[in-house]
Amino acid sequence: MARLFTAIDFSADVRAQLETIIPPGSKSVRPIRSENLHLTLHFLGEADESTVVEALSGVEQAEFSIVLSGCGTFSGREGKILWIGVEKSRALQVLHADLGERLSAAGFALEKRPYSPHITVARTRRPGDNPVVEQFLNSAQTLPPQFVSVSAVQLYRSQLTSRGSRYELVASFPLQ
Ligand code: 2AM
Repeated sequence: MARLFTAIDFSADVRAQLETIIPPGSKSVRPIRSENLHLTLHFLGEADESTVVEALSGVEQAEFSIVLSGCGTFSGREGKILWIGVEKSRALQVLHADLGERLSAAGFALEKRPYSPHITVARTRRPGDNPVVEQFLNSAQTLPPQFVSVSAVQLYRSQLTSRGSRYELVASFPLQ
């Protein structure tokens, strides 16, 4: 069993662009490391790797592109999540739904909330106002839309370490 999630990866160029607007690490902010930036499709939690790999094998969708644009925050008990948005597209919805059906058919319980595609780029360390949030929102609005070609879906294993999450690639499922 491992803590698993499916995601879309970004090229080094796109990650470099995102990094230009990610606040630096400080007492109040924890940025996501460049190599960890991704768009989550489905978070599975603890699950059997080989069952998930089998469920996702044979994804049939054609390659497509997504556009990263917009920004915002989610507030949680521990602090805020700072995110960059993803334009909702039919192809992304279809891919998300197809993977969801495959995973449900294999017996996995998935999130019931509607899919809200976002890329977490940093987290604040405590609740309440933080000037870094305003700065992030201002600079993220100046980021030109980033085009990402989606040619595969990745399955990652997330390991929680004292130095933050470590993601290891389990398998890659190419689109057609
Ligand atoms: P987040 O960045 O918005 O927190 C690995 O943890 C990935 O799965 C992250 O991108 C995370 O999204 C996402 N995820 C979705 N639901 C989660 C949950 N309940 N617990 C941990 N991660 C979750």
